[in-house]
Amino acid sequence: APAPPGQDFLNMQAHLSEEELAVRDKVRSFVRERIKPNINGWFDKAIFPKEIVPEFADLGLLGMHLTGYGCAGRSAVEYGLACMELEAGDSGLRTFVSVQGSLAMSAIHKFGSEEQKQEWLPRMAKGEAIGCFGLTEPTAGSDPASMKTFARREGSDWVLNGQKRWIGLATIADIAVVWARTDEENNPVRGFLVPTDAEGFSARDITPKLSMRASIQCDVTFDDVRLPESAMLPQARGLGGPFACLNEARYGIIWGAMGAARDCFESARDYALSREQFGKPIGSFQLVQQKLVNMLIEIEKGTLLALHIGRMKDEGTLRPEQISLGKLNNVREAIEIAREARTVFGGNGVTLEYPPMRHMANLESVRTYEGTDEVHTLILGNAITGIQSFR
Ligand code: TGC
Repeated sequence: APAPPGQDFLNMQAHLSEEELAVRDKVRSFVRERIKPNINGWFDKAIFPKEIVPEFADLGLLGMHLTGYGCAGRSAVEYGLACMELEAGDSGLRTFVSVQGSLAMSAIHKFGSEEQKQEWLPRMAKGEAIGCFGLTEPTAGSDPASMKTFARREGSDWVLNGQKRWIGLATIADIAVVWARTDEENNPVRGFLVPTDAEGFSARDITPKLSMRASIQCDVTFDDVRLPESAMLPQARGLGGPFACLNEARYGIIWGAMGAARDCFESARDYALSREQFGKPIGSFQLVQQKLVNMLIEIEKGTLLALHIGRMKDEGTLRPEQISLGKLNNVREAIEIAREARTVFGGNGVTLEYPPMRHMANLESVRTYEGTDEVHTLILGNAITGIQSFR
């Protein structure tokens, strides 16, 4: 069937391979069948639908861009397309895939020992084990270097103390990747694999939230958690370790935000064609058409940007500040689009019956996590002036 008016306006799909289109279409169908009919209930009741995890695994979405160890080994563009389709469903469910694959699995894949990879990655790819990623703390958000969580050596063991906040999935996770300062020389940040049933580990959901209600974010406490020497990720030393994982998650957001924006645009266009005022569809009014056009322009630009950044990632030339440009722009525009789309629905737009306000609320978290607008602005400021403004 021909695409509805406005969809893929610049024919981006002409620049996608058969495999890429197949990934996009598979995830799009899944979102249509499994997420769209249920998301309002999950969001309203603040439920993360854990039963969907094996379905994500069957689709090859968990650690999708990683190779070996039971992971799907797909390209960055394919992973991005999957994120875009998932987030057209809901940011909270795309976040699950990001935390599991881009953060927790990616940390183990990049920095783990062979034994750690063998132990965790195949189970995580199958969705049999859930991971979380502990970097942010109650007093260390934009500035993870100021973290207080500390691992001290006791014989050959490590003893971990501290707190983490805003940790996705921690209350349902089996394994936590935890970043902590250590008493090694110069107190470098190191990563640890902490089983969530370890004595002294506790997590609780942060509630009530007005954003990403279909996903879980938690406070986590480590109270003398004793870990064997083998719990440390051997290949990561310093903040470059966690930041390399953040690059992966920020990359997925560049695509994901455009999925949420597209869902807002499409629902607003459909509504504008059916809702009548003054005896005709509101889509016939110039002011409504202008809103739809402005949304379309930013979606097309943002999606092309995502594809360009994805191609650079697949070529191996992508730099962190280029990821910042994509994340900053696409989330900022997606929020504007969600707000503008909401106005097309008038009062009906503030209900869960239509998606823009849910996406808008979700995107407030997306603009904040993985580097706020301010952090990405200043990363870019540093890149174009050579002057670091943080310190
Ligand atoms: P700085 O001195 O700039 O860097 C420290 C070391 O890290 C290296 N590095 C990177 N490496 C790879 N990729 C990047 N993007 C990197 N950025 C920095 C850097 O080369 C250096 O290496 P070395 O070997 O010289 O030590 O560090 P800084 O502390 O001054 O950084 C400044 C700033 C603000 C850019 C950084 O702190 C930052 O990005 N802050 C934002 C933090 C953030 O994004 N937090 C998000 C938390 S995770 C999350 O939100 C998960 S949400 C999902 C969930 O769990 O639900």
